[in-house]
Amino acid sequence: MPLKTVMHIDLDAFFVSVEQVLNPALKGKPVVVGGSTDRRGVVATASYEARAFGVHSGMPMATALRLCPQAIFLTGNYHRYAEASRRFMGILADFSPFLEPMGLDEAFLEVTGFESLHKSIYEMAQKIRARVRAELGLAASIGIAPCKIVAKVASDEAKPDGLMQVLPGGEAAFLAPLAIRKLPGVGEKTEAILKGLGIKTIGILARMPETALKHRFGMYGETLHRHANGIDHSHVLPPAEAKSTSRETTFERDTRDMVFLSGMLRYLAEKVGADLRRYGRQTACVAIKVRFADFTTLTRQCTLANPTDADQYIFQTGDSLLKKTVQADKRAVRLIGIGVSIINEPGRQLPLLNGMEQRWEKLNRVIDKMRVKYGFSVIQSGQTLQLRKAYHSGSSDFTHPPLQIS
Ligand code: DCP
Ligand code: CA
Repeated sequence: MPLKTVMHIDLDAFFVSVEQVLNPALKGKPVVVGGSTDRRGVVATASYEARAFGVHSGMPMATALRLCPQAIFLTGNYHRYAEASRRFMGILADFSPFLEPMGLDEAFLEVTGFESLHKSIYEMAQKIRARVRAELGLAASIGIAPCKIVAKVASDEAKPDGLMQVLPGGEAAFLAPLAIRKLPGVGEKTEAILKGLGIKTIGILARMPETALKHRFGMYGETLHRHANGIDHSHVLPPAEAKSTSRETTFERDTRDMVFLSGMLRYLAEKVGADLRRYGRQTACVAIKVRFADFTTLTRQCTLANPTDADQYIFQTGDSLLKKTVQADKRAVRLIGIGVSIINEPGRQLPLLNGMEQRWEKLNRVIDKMRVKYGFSVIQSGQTLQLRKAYHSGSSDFTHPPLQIS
């Protein structure tokens, strides 16, 4: 098996760290992000200062309050975390195209052979950490190893704000002294069974005969044995090709204001168009979704004469569907959404573009570049600008989670 190099990058205390960037007064303090403390909320994450009091993810907020009453309790801001995540993944993608995101704040990066570009993989990891720190104000811990499982454990061991490299041949020795719970995939149940067998460290697990583990855990026993020995042949896999992409939003108040609805649709269409261009793909089918105040939901779709990735064409198609749907009805609107199917073949048919479409294409490419640099809301059309009035909070992201990409 040829030698591989894999990085696992994981942001420290993610939700809390984003809150600390938004409000620096929270730095260095016990901070907990999660549900409400009086009802049945649970802790999403805790700052390392709060962790010192025993507070951890998944714990009831009420327990956290008892363990660390002086902590600052926040309910969180999913939009900000999604935005930070998007920018984090963007930085990683600048370093290697072989990127496998694992949730919002962690990813594997395959970096085999990249040392020639950065002196060493260690240097490369330092550059990634420096960029994440400079551009997002967040601490990223990184593990480097010859396989995914060991890279993941190494990034955990490197925390907080650290970097750890396990060299080829050193995998088993690195894992050996660690508690079995540190092995990814070993949860509470497996841990209890292994402890019952007298297995406390990964080293002891690694020396167990494979047949014994297979007898106890079936196929999973084989995987456990391999992983405990620092062997993992799985590849860093980019996410599966998307078949469609969509955005939708629910309004704070139901409305029939057509100017407002079109403005929102324009904003959502721009997000969808940006997805297509980021994937280097086009669409030939636009669909809209309208949910009325009584929760009745309608979808309408339209096939395009020519494939496109232009916001303007997507919006115009969606907007005429929207107008027909809303005007044919008397009810107020609670939610609207727009989605496009994705043609999964790269390349465009330039000769088919008319003059207008060519101008859109150029314009959109410039807009995308500026948005990558300065954020999505740096450029707004007349239609989306008027959304700011309705969203007095001054927020520039008007969608609600989940931002669905399917
Ligand atoms: N999260 C959550 N509920 C959980 C666990 C995590 O909502 N039970 C969220 C909040 C975390 C984010 O996911 O900030 C990332 O989870 P991690 O397990 O990576 O934990 P952190 O990033 O908070 O801390 P660290 O990676 O430093 O241990
Ligand atoms: Ca994390």
